[in-house]
Amino acid sequence: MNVVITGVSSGFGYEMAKIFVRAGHTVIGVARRQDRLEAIRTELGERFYGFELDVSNRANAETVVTEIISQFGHVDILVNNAGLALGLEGAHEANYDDWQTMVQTNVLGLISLTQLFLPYMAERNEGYVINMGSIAGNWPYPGGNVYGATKAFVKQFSLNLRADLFGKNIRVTNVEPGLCGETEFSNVRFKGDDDKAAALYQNAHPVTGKDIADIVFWLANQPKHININQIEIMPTSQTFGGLRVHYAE
Ligand code: NDP
Ligand code: 8X3
Repeated sequence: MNVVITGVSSGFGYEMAKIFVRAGHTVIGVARRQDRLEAIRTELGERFYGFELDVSNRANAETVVTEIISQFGHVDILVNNAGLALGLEGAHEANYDDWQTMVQTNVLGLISLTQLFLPYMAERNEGYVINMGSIAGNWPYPGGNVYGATKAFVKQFSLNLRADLFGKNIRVTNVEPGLCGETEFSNVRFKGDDDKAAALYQNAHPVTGKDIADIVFWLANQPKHININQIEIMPTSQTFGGLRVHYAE
């Protein structure tokens, strides 16, 4: 299979690249950090191909997707994994640039690559789009404001793709992980405050990037007549907090 993975340079994407390459598939990995793409090529060998791309740059995405199709002929799976959270402040204290970056990456970047690859899948009447959503798209939490909203968009977009692809052999899944350690997610969210990021996972026994990659690989290997619409994953240590009431003093 030819598998495109965005956000391949760390975390979930990197773990997915390892699993798919080691299973004999071709991985076309996309990310902004060229040095990481080169290091992964060195590590994983000739079945890994890196393409430097900021998914929010539409013009560059058009060029890269055209190049991928001309080089590989077709894409079996598109894993829209690139994404990020920036900040955990309340909406009344948040930074607008952070909000814009999350929307540009998690929403516009994801729909851009989907819109570019989907016609090729439709033409072959075969394909699979796996989107990286989040529990943050299902459950509100303080500080989740725009990040959670982008992931709610990803969930609904995934379901709407299913509706549009009626009668086609193209599958769509929204993967919705909860607290996951061993990735750069919280280091990015807390803007390099690595101690704060590490504290979040200490003694929590979080889900790992490899756990999520294993689930994506399992999805990819389901029989073609089965479509998993959504799959939500949390560590056992994480659960719901209930609704809050603020009582006046
Ligand atoms: P990481 O920060 O480790 O990985 C994020 C990846 O996205 C990196 O490879 C980064 O590469 C890439 N990326 C970010 N912005 C862009 C961009 N504009 N263009 C191209 N690539 C980009 O985090 P995770 O692996 O944890 O997260 C992966 C996905 O999973 C994200 O969508 C995240 O929202 C989601 N998620 C994470 C959870 C967690 O707890 N870790 C839980 C639920 C969902 P580079 O910087 O090189 O461009
Ligand atoms: C990442 C999971 O709970 O930090 O999407 O929003 S959470």
